[in-house]
Amino acid sequence: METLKNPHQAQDDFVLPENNKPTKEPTIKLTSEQIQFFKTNGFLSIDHLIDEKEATCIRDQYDKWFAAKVGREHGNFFDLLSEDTDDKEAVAPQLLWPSIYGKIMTKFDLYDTQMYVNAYEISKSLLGDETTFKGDHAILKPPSVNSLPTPWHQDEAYWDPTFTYESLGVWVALQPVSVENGCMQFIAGSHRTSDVLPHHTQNNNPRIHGLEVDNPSDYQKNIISCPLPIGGATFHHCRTLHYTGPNCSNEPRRAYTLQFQCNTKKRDEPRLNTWNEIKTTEREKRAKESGWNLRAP
Ligand SMILES: O=C(O)CCC(=O)C(=O)O
Ligand SMILES: [Fe+2]
Repeated sequence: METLKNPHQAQDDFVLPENNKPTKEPTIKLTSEQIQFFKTNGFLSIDHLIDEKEATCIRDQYDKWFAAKVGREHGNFFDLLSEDTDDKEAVAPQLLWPSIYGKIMTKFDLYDTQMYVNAYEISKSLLGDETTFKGDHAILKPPSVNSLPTPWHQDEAYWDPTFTYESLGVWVALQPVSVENGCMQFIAGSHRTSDVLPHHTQNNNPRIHGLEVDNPSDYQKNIISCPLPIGGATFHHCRTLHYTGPNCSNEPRRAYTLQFQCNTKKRDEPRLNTWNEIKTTEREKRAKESGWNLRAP
């Protein structure tokens, strides 16, 4: 594995394709019913975003990135659901910017994958023609009796409070997923909140990166679980409340998430963001010490 010569090198290597255009043709197109479903419910589930061959190829590289804990020195590899200390096995290891690290480590070219091309095409039909790529991340849930749910949250709660977003996440299953091993679950229609809902860190512990919406039981109506075959994907709006259960199977659960955005706008006043302001995570410390300054996608 190549090591990074300086902390900013990986960021400099992160070049979007010209005009943010993918390098090949999409192989799927949404129906008007699917587009309407997303607008009404704030999510959409698709059984075949990519074929099994590509999903397996990405999965083999994904396992290498996670085994190497690539990006740890930049705060881009951490445990989403614990205090993330080096002496403990991570419950839900998360890698930010797999496209950057994958390119260095396994010559992974995100923009050349059907996953990116299809996700981008579908995101454009859901958000609009001006849609651009915002970034990527990946969450692995190892099989374990200590596996934890990813709490109910809105993705926008993690982001820059001085902006308002029209954005979506494409969550790609790199093996079959079900409720048993931690498939995505959504609260239908929850994307229509007038602003980002108040959140807190997991267990109210400021040393944990993961966020949970305050009083989640207030929202738990119309929960839809989305099991998928390998290569299937869900699309969710950045304000749609979502959750995954613990991995109770005997195999790792691997997901790759791509974020796309359209019409990101500066707010007149920043929104409430206390839950991020009070954080004191090891991940942030490592990012600061290494000079990493690209915001998490
Ligand atoms: O994979 C998970 O457990 C959660 C994923 C998630 O929250 C996301 O991709 O936005
Ligand atoms: Fe999320």
